[in-house]
Amino acid sequence: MKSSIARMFDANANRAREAYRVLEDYARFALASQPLAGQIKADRHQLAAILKTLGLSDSFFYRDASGDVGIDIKAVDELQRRNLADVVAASGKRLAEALRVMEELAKTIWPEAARTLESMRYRGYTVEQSLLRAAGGQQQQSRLATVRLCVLLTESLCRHPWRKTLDALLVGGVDCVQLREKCWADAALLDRARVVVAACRAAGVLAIINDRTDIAVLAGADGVHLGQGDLPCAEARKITGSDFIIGVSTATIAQGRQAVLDGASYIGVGPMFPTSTKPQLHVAGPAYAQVAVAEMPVACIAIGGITAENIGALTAVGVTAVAVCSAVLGAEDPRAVCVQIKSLLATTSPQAPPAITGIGKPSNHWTTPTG
Ligand code: TZP
Ligand code: MG
Repeated sequence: MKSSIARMFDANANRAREAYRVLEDYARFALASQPLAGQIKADRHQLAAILKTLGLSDSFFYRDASGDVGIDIKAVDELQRRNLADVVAASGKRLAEALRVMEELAKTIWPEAARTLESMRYRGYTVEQSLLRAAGGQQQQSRLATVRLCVLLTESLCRHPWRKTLDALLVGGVDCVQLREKCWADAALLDRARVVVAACRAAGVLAIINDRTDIAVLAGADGVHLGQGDLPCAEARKITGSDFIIGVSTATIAQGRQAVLDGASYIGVGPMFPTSTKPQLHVAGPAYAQVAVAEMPVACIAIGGITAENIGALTAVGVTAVAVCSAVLGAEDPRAVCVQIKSLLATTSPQAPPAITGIGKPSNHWTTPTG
């Protein structure tokens, strides 16, 4: 075999091995995902087997680092990684490139090996997608872990001017504001969303837009909240990307499970009590919240008819996060109601840290890989 081919094989086998190791360690130590770590390890070993079959296990004899003219050529973004998701993305890209180079080289020696390398490259794309999805999920989970009180902001339900009400919520310690204006024209909704997002950002509070994924993205919100009849979560993800909160309304455990499989960052659980904001809905009740909180690997936010007076029935079954609309917006003193509800929630212990959907340790309902 020509030494130039052996040298190229050696360089790219090293690249692929390094990339596999980064991805494997991320799956193993950051996600604690046995299935993903196992898959990556198997491919790493398959690469070693291919090199052996090609007689290239010893290709390092052809290595000549000091004579490598590329060693000092650096790209500007090589040192730029904002977070672990960036590291995973860069390693995924490096893996695909290295496998593709080896695939092309193998065609000149043994086309069968080229086919195997090609299938490894495709498996790598899927693994990278699973890791990035999980990385995005982890970031969202940590942002949602501290949310206790979410207030749905609808101007027509505000007793006071809406802007004063928003300020009262922010001063009152709300953790998340969901802008919910059902029948507004797009341009007006986008304007309002931008104002709400800016105010929330300044206060370090999450801003979510109800129904409208497009407006949520354009306004730079943290997330979107979708009902059962809105865009399916998996479709919305195509617009938002992985680094975006998507909440889904659920009224039954089946809907809750489906939302999680579809990639929801949190689920709305309700209605807990009869509510004039959505009078047509069948009341799911605290019994559903209890099951959801115990089972779901994502944050569960109880909603529907919740007040400072009835919240005890929810905290008693393990609820730690609630979304409230009329009880806060219609109050004489919205700030005081926020403070009161927050203090009632503060006495409940937080949920155990959620596992990552479908790729973490198998538990009763979450064993399907999200691939
Ligand atoms: N989804 C289920 S119940 C509900 C929504 C949007 C209404 C919550 O509003 P309120 O006024 O707190 O009952
Ligand atoms: Mg909706």
